[in-house]
Amino acid sequence: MTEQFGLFVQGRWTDPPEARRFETKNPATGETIASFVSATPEQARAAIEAAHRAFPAWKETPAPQRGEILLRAARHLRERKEEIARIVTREMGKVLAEGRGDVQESIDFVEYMAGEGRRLVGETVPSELRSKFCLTIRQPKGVVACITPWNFPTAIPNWKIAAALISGNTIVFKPASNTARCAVEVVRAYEAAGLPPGVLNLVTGSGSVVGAELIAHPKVRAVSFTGGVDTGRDVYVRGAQGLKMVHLELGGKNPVILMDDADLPLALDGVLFGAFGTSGQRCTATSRLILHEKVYEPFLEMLTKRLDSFRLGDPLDPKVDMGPVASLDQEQKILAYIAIGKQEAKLRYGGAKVTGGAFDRGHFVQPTIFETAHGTRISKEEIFGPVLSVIRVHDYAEAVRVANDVDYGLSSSIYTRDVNRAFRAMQDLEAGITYVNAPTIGAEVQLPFGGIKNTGNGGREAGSAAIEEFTELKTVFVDFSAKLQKAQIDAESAA
Ligand code: TXE
Repeated sequence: MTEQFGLFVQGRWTDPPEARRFETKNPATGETIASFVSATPEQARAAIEAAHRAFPAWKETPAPQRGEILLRAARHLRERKEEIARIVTREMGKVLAEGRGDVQESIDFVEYMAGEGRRLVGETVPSELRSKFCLTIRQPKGVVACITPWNFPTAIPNWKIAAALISGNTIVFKPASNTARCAVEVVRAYEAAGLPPGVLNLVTGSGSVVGAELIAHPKVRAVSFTGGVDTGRDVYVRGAQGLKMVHLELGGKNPVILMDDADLPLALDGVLFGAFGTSGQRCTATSRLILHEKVYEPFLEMLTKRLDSFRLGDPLDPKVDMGPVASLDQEQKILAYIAIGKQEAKLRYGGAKVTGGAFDRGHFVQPTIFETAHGTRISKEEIFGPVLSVIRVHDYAEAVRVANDVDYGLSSSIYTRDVNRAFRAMQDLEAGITYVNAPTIGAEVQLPFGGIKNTGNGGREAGSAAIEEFTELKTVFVDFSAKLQKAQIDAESAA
């Protein structure tokens, strides 16, 4: 009997009897994981109303007390880490070590945000007038919508939810449909922590129905969205109609630049992890290797040799290096890009769906490497799969030119032993994140995360920057002179 979940609204799990439902599947085996409600616009509106009712009391709750609740949620996640990691792996397909990493990132971030409850810093600055005090305070926005993808099915929701909650907002959470079971675990942590009813609501269902309702509804004051660039653009345009704050975290086409003085064995481990970890389905995945001509052939030899011993299979098996891609949609999109690559570039490794035996039940794609000129589609468009485009360059200037000549700007990396060049690259690379002697992945929760160009619209998640996303800055003037003082006018005449 398939496990069945309802919506979480006003602190209760409700299962509307006539609801349309959808199921999630294990992308490695095809087994059904669980069944969920495909919510209607009315049900989405009920969740918005619940969040709206809960807002005044939550806003009044002192932020350190909100932090206590977050700490309890983090403890719940910590106690159930292994169980939740297995759900992540079964539903999304990343290997178990990465499933654990997903949950650990959630724990780290929720704990970090709990501490923000004792900060939420504003500024105090001098006034131009006597006996006058000027400061800023941070206030919540109100009801916020968190719309999330499937690739970090607990970490990305927690990035948004914990930052929104500590800031005093109430939430309607709409997860990606294919990882709805993971979303249930996210919500359960806050439920177990004693979050008051209505502060966090979960509405499962399609983006075009539930997501669209959340974006259009006048009581939703902010939308935090992570997903594909086309959907993100649509969300931005529609959110603009309501003059809402829309935070977008979209894709990447992240380069590793490998210079001729790089530590090649170190870079090998980094490129393998960056390109093929999570089957390449990270927004920060290394999808381009910009390789100096002097080390081009030796490095590619090393890379393909290591891939020969790479193990694909059930991601719950600890010996497996790479699991399936997340869904049939993903498989088809990636295979379509591989077909394009075969037309416009030279296939160096892989390049096919993995078939035979147990593989036939899942969505497995070989780790794939293309040697390509810069400018081809596979060298410029986000593939979001285990496909690495290798581009030969003859010096640093060309490497940076190639690295920057894409529409995205999320993560970037350089391997070099030349300290001057490393610092040069920190300035030159057009991206929100630059790594030196490490691959393009490896975010830490206490630092801002986000990118430039088509990667987003200027905001940053994580770190203390996350608070900016979910708060309004109020400026306060306190005049204790007991007389009317006029800024600009009195200050001018006193000078
Ligand atoms: O994302 P979508 P998908 C990229 C990646 C991937 C592609 C498609 O290239 O192959 O996007 O993935 C909700 N209004 N990334 O289809 O459609 C949707 O239900 C409001 C990169 O999964 O963008 C889900 O909750 N919401 C990315 C969320 O948006 C809508 C991570 C993301 O779905 C909506 C994921 C609508 N009209 C995908 N339509 C990254 N940067 O890491 C859909 N949604």
